[in-house]
Amino acid sequence: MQERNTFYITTPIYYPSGHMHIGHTYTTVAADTMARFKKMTGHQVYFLTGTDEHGQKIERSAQESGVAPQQFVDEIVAQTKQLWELMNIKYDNFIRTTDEHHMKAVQRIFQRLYETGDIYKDAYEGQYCVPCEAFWTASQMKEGNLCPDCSRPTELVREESYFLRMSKYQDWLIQYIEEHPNFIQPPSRAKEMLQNFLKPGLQDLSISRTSFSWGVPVPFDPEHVIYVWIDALSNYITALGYSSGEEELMDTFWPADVQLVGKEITRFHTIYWPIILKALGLPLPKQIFAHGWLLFNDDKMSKSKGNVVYPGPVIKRYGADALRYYLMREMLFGSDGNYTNQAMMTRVNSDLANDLGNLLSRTVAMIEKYFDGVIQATGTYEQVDLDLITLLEALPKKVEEEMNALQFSQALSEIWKVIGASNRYIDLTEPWVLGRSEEGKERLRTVLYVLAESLRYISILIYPVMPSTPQKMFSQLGISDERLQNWGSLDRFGQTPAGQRVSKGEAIFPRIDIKADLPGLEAENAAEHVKSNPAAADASKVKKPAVPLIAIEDFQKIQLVTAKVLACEKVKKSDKLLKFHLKVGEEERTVLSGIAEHYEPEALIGRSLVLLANLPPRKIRGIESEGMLLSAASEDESMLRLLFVDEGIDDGAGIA
Ligand code: ME8
Repeated sequence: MQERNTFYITTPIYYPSGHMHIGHTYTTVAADTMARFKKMTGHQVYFLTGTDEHGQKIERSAQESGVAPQQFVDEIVAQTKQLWELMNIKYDNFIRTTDEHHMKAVQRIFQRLYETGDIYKDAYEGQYCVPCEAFWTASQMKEGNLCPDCSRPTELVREESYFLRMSKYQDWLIQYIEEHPNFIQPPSRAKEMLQNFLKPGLQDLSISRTSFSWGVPVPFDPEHVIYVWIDALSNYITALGYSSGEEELMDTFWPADVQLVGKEITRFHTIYWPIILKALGLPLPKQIFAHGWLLFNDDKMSKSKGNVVYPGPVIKRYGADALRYYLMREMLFGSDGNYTNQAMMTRVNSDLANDLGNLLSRTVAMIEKYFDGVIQATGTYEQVDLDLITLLEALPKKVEEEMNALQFSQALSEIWKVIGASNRYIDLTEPWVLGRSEEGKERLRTVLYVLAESLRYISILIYPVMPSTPQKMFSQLGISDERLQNWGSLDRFGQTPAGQRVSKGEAIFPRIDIKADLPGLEAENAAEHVKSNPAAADASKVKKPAVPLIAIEDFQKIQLVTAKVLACEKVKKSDKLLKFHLKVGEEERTVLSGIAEHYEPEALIGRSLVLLANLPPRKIRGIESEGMLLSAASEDESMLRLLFVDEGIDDGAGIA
C-alpha cells in the first residue's frame, strides 16, 4: 500500500480563561515541530490549533472582569495569536468554538446523533466542579465533596440533560483499542483507559446544560446549551468543513494522523471522541498522543493554580528558538518534567551557545583565517574524516525515525551527538597545528570542508525545532542556494560547492549570564502573571506564583547584617548602578546596587542599610561587588526603596 502523503495534526483547543502559559506552548511547539518536519519531508500538511471558548468557567471569568464573554475571549484570542507568532508557530487554521461555522456544524452533529438515537433526554443530579467542568461521583471525590483534581468544593447540580449513549459502544471501543496498539500513545495510557474506565463499564455522558447560557444551543431545545466536550471535540472535524457541504479538506485530511493532548484529557480524546466519531460513521484518528506535564516544583502548572511560567519574557530575552529547543529537548515526550528558567538557561548555554554556537563560530573563523573565507575543495579523505562523514550520512534516517515516533528529545539527542563528534573532530585534527605549515594547510582544506558540510547537515536537521536558526547559519556558511538547504540535499555528503564564501556573524546563541539574568526574568514572569489574568483585574486577587516553604535552617544560611555607608557614588557609564563603600563591623566592603535611578548618592552617606553579606563576590562592570543591599520593589517594579535600619544599632549587627 502506498503511504498516504497527507498529514493532519492537531493540538487541544485551549480555554481562553487567561493567557497561554508555557504548558500550552509546549503542546503547540510540539505540533508545529512535527508539522514542519512533515512538510520538510514532502508531506501535504494541515496543522490545526484554536480555542475552546464556551462554558461556565469562561462565562464566570468574563463576569468577574466585568465584560461580555465574547469581548473577554476576543482579547485573549488576540494575545494567543500574537504569542504563537512570537513562537514561530505556523498553523494552517486557528479554530474558535465561537466561529459561526463551527457552532452550526456542532448543532448539525447534535441533531444527527439525536436522530440516530445516540443522544436522548433524561435528568441528572451530581456534584459538579465548575473550574474543572466535571461531574464527580461520591467515590471519586475527596472528603467534604472536594474535587479530586483541584481540591475545590463541588456544587450539587440537578438538571435535565441530554445524554450520549456511551454504554452502547463500550465493547466495540475495547476491541478497537486492543487491536490498534498505536492508537493511544504512550501505551501506558491505553492500559490506564482500559483498566480504569472501559472495563469497569461506561456511564452514558451528560452533554447539555441549562445552568448557563454561554454555549451552542441545542437546535431543537434552546433551553439547553451543548456541554463543552461535544462542542470542543467536534472542532477537529468542523475545522475541515464537516457537514458544511464543502468537504474537500475533510476528504483530504480526515482521519487525523496525530492528535496531541496533555495526559489529563486522555479520557475525553480516547473514549468520548472515538464514540462520537463512531456514532457519526467517521473513521477514528490514527493516533492520540497524550504527553506529560510540565511541572512547577513537582506540581502541574495551571492557570487556575497561578503557579505558571509564561513564555513572553524568555522569548524576549533569548528568542523563540532557544525556548523551543529547551521544551523539545528537556523532557521525553510522554513523560512529566519540571520546568525551571534556571535549567532552561543552563541548557541553552551548554547545548546552544557552547556546542552548536562554538562549532559554527570556530569553523567560520578558521575558514576566514586560513583561506580568506573561501571554502576549499577537498583532498583525499582520511579515516578521521570518514568516521564523521559516516555519522552524518546516517543521521537523517535516525532523526526521521525518532521524529515519526514523536520522540523529539531523542531526535535532538542524535543531532547533538554529531555536533559533539564534530567538535571532537576539531580537537583530533588540530587545525591550528595544520595551519602552520604548507603541507598541513593542504590537509586543512579537507578538514574545514568537512566541518562546513557537517554544519550544513546540522542546520537542516534542526529546522523543525528551531526554524529561525538555520538561516542564520546558512548566511554565515555562505549557503544561499535553496537546494542545499532542504531535506533532499541530505542524501549525500559533499554537496557544498568549493569556492563558497563564509562570513562571520554574531554569535547565534550568546552565552547567558545566569546569575545576573535570573532575578530579572523571574520578576518579568511575575509581572506577566498579573497582566495575564484579566479575570482578576484587581491585582490583589491574583495568587502570586507559589514559592516553596523553606526550613529555618535554610534561612539561617543567609547572613544579613547592618552596614554603614561611608561613601557612595554613581558607577561611570551606568544609569542604574551605585557604588557603595560600606563599614560592616571590623570590615569594609564595596557593594554595587542597581538603585541609582531612585536615590542621590550623597543622601545615603552615613545611613545604615541591610546587607546580604555571604554571597560570593561578583564582578560587575569590572568592579568586585561583595554582597547585596536589600530593597523593596513596588508592584510594577517602577519604584525601589532601600531598607534602612533605625538609629541605635552599630554596623555589623546581625539581622534575624
Ligand atoms: O483542556 N504541561 O484546555 P486547557 C503540559 N479546552 N501541557 C500543558 C500544561 C502543562 N503544565 N498545561 C496545559 C482544555 N497544557 C480543553 C481542551 S480539546 C477538544 C479541549 C496543554 O486550556 C496540554 O496540551 O486547559 C493540555 O492538554 C492543554 O494545554 C489544556 O489546555
